[in-house]
Amino acid sequence: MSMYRFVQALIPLLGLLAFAALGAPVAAADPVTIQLGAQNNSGISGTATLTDLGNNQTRVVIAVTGFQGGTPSPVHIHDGTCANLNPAVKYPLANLVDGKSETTVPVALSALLAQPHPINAHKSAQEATVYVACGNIAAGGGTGGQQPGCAGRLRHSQPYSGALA
Ligand SMILES: [Cu+2]
Repeated sequence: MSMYRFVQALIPLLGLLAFAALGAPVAAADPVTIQLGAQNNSGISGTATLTDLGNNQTRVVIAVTGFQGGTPSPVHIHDGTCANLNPAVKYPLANLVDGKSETTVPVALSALLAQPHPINAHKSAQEATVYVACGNIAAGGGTGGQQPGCAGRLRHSQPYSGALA
């Protein structure tokens, strides 16, 4: 093998080593997109996409349609499921404004996937007990929406921080 060929053969290997040395993010889970379905005949539905950023950070991007008017709406990650939701807020998310919300939460996506965690949206800060959309965080799309257990007007055990800006 000529020196030229040898070096040529070496280049991809060096590239691989450099990539490994620089460090790809450590075993981040693939992004997960789930469906958010309407609750209480809200007509509000859409998706939430969760992307692991590494270092126990997950980006949550929500896009739903069907809101009437521009009222900012509280939205959170809870424990439980849409059908049987623990009303305590696990991770608050940025209020939905015109159906959009983007938040980075301090937890790995793998941890959100390891146990049932629903994302639920509320009608408004004033009518937070009315749930308008929900989806269960799960690999492969999740499930959500109109389920018998969702129709109640459960109370949150902690008040909203009033972040309506
Ligand atoms: Cu909530």
